[in-house]
Amino acid sequence: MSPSPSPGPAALLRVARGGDRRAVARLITLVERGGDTALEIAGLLPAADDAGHVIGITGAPGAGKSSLTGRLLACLADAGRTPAVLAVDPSSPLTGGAILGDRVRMDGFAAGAFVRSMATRGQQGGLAFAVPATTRLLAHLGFDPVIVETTGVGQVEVDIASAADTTVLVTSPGWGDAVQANKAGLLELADVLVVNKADRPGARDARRDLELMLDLGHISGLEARAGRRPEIVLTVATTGDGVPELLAAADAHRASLAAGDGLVARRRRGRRLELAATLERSLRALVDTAMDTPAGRRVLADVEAGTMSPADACAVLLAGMGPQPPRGA
Ligand SMILES: Nc1nc2c(ncn2[C@@H]2O[C@H](COP(=O)(O)OP(=O)(O)OP(=O)(O)O)[C@@H](O)[C@H]2O)c(=O)[nH]1
Ligand SMILES: [Mg+2]
Repeated sequence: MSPSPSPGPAALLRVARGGDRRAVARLITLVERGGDTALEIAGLLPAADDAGHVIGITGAPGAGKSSLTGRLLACLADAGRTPAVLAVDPSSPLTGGAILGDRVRMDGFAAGAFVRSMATRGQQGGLAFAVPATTRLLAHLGFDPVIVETTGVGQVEVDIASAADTTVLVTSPGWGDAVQANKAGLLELADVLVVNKADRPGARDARRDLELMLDLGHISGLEARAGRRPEIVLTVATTGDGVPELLAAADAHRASLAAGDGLVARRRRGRRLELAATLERSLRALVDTAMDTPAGRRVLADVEAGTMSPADACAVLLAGMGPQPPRGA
């Protein structure tokens, strides 16, 4: 077969709407790659689409997020739903094998689901753009829910999880997880709290610790955010115990958001974060382009030699990028 010219984003989107999984995968790759094509794809999606349900699953490394996600997929398939999973993987050299590991663990249950890993390595802030654009794409294509798994370690990942409609925080028995999550501000963001590995000793204590922290949150006003007190669910991801309850809790949270103005507020916040990330990505590209000109290289050499201050260099470079507001304005 002779190679045909690769279809553009609009054509790919049409094919993807028809249910072609390879077109979906291709679109995500283009979004991940960034640049003008990624912006074009994001621009093809309706700006305000209040359908679907984006569930963020976050928590400490090893808490059982991928195992739980795999079990959730099985539950969702039983219910006749078609979910998608976006696993945002730290993929540091230490955990580089995690992508494959996660795929294998999830694919065991991935009946009909669309599962995709997105590596954080080399993304340099691009994740904050690529993840919301991808979840919007998947929800638009009718995947329900769209599950985003992130390790709640970096600020970007916390932002990503909190941009979901429903944020699920996974902990495991032991005081450490809950305390760390609280410190990272994750407890405040959680809509559903999970004590996974409930087959291990200390699960009831872990639940009590979480209840206590929520109580303290009420007293200190931390819980002033819109919405109800997060439900706490005990699960055993290795057997599937408690997973239907987890799904019910996430669905109930979505329903409670939709009943008030919570869903609108969440989606507004998500769009705000996406705008900031899109701007940041575009500005970064502008800066890279400006630095890669003869003038940019000259300015850089002057700064390195100490003959020009970074502030003056910045003004010169900005002036080269486009019209500047008049002085004193
Ligand atoms: N005993 C027990 N082990 C579990 C349970 N859930 C997960 N595990 C085990 O815990 C380990 C980590 O599980 P994962 O699902 O990979 O955890 P994760 O949170 O996705 O990990 P990262 O993606 O690396 O952050 C695996 O060996 C699982 O088999 C559980 O409920 N009980
Ligand atoms: Mg995982």
